[in-house]
Amino acid sequence: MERTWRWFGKKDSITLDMLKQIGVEGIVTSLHDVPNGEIWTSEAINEVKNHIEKHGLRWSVVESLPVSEAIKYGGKDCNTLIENYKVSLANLGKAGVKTVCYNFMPVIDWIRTDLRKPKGDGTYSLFFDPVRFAYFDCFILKRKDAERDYPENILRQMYALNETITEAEKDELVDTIIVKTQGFVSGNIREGDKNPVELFKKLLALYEGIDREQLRANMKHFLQQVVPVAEEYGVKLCVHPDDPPFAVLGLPRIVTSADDIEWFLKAVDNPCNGLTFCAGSLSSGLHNDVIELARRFAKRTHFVHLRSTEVDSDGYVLEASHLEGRGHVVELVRIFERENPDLPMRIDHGPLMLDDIDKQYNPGYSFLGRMYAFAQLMGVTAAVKQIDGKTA
Ligand code: DNO
Repeated sequence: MERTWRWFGKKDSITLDMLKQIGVEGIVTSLHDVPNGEIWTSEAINEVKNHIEKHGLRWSVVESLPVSEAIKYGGKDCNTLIENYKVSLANLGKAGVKTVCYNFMPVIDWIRTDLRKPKGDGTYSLFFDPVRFAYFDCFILKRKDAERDYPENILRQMYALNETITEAEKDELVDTIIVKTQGFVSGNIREGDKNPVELFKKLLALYEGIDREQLRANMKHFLQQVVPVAEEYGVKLCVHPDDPPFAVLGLPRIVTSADDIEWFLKAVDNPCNGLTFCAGSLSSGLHNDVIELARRFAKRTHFVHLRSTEVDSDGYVLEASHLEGRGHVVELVRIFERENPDLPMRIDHGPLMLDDIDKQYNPGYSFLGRMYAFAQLMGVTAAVKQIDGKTA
């Protein structure tokens, strides 16, 4: 697989020269300064592309070309925004940037409740705690009838938490769930926004009456419009699975399981309509068996995120070591190296460790932890290739 790395543009303190030193071949990035919904011009695309190439690397994957909320809920600007999306896709294709990742998660992208969960060895991991998440929903957002969405054991623990939680912990929960994890990926809410909870509630309100079937219909409409353009310009689109892979906050989520993947692949049955195989997101749902999913969907996978999780029966999710846990990353490398060897892959997230602990990085995207996992997976890939008789 092609060894890629998520880079956040010229402002990223992890420079392209550093990435070159550790054996990265391709860059995964976005035009982070272009507001959602606006056209990515050829000039802006080529500027980033040339900058990357000057450092002896290539722009392998766009993560993400964001899908505006109005496309997802079917607002009045939906078709204009889809037209803009098509122009951006065409401009990317013309520039030779041919793999484009996006997601179709309403309002909220990936969800974590804790960005510094101690792992007991001095390092920290990202964590999803269903009790704190329920607390955020029922006590902070105060969403109508929210309690109906949680099992009794979670509600019991949530009420116990309510007896002890401090104001500072509540603020941190809000900051983690809707600001720090979202600010750098979605553009819906940014660091420094006043009253993020009110902003967030307004976003949720846009989806009143949008159920799973309606969201599917809206995704199908989007794919029907954009996939022909992707095909014309040789661009491979690949949707990122929902993280975590289940409905949240009364919002439907539709890229969560084998059935969902099968559904969107058939909705527009074209090789340019594919999947980002995010092992971390998929493995965080106990209903998913990532090995089975990889075998089944390898040929329609256009981009791989290597990461793993540990999940318990209450739904607590810990980001595990890249070599352990439900992500079965070693086996995934074996499957993808055999089935689709040119795929770009990147390490997704990494433990917060060593000198990085007090530095400011986007959550999950520190340098040393990702480099550590990157080196582990380079070793795994070399071993898999040797066993298969290919040169490493
Ligand atoms: C978080 C990421 C996601 C991902 C988007 C892709 O670390 O995996 O934010 O980039 O969902 O559209």
